[in-house]
Amino acid sequence: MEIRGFNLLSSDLSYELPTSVLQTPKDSLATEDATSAALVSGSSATRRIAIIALACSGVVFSCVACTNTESSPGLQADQSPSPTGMVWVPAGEFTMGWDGPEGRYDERPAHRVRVDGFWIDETEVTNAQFRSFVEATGYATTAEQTPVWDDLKAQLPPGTPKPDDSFFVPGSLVFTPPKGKVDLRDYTQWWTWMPGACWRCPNGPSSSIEGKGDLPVVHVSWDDARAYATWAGKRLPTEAEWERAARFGLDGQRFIWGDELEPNGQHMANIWQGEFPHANTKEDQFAGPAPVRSFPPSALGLYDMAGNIWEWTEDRFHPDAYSTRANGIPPGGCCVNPSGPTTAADPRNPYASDSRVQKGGSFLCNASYCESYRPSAKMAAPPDTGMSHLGFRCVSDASPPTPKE
Ligand SMILES: [Ca+2]
Repeated sequence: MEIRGFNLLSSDLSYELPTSVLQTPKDSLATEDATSAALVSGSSATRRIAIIALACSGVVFSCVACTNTESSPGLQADQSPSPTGMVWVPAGEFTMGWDGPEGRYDERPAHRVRVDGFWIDETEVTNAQFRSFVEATGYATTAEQTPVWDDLKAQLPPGTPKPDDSFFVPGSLVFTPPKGKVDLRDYTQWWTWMPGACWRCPNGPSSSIEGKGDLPVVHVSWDDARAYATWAGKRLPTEAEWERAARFGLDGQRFIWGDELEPNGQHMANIWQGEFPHANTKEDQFAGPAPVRSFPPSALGLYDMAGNIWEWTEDRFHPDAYSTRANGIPPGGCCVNPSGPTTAADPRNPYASDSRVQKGGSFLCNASYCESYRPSAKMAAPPDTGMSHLGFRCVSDASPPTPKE
């Protein structure tokens, strides 16, 4: 299913979303419909759907009283075979979400969660790894396929006119910094729908990934990420698994390495320094995606769980997911292996029937804008969305490592 460009709401966008937004009156929707329709019918290279409201959905979780069964953090794979390039995350309980002042609506409230043990990729999936998948299967990503109007209009306000035929070419959304300051509420100022952009040509047809095999693959949709994971005998992590792995051993701290953004002046993640989105001072050496392992690993040995590129998870997005879940947790209990809402609802893409959570933030994240390199932060987009700061990593349910004697 191909939408591209119309679903431009997965930028590093800071938003605060009161529940009341989900009950926008019909007349407000009509205004936004007109805005969206005008944007879609226009010839602008960038298009977007306005942020508006959407209704609720069912949310099902398994929340029980928990006993303290935290596995030993010292558990490591010994001489027994372990999945190549993966790290074991022991079963355990942790605090998911964030109630601090930086926390956005969809990060609240913090609540206790327990997940079973699993393996997780040490790094984001790289261009070299994704190339192996494509060469073995002949797979064509969403961004390499021509958009289909019937798929597109299902995610747009009713009555939206069909764009000019010139729109219907393969492409993806590329970060294109403006020359100067812009209104930070208008992300179309720095996201451009670019024909020909895809994982092989991340900045458009004149770019390539030659010599960049160790950079994370980008412009992969959720569908693409899942296809790769299936081929690799893996799967995408749930949001709870992702956050458990990211936080591991550092519950209740703002970042995955502690509470301070740059301890001893050290850059711990590939994020944005300077004034977003026009002036990147590159104090961390990178203005775009960095080769994986360019920054220090987490205590668990994982790289780039903060920054570099956003990472798809399996979970559907719903802004009330945590509040609904927390309401179902008994006193002293926790939620076990939560897999997210059963139905998506994303105010950023109100007509899309599905929206999937992304975690970790990207090279575009900046303290003045979204701070999404915090482990509780999240974004979301419909599963057919590709962008130049969006990739993934996989998890595996392979047998756990044998404890050392
Ligand atoms: Ca990342």
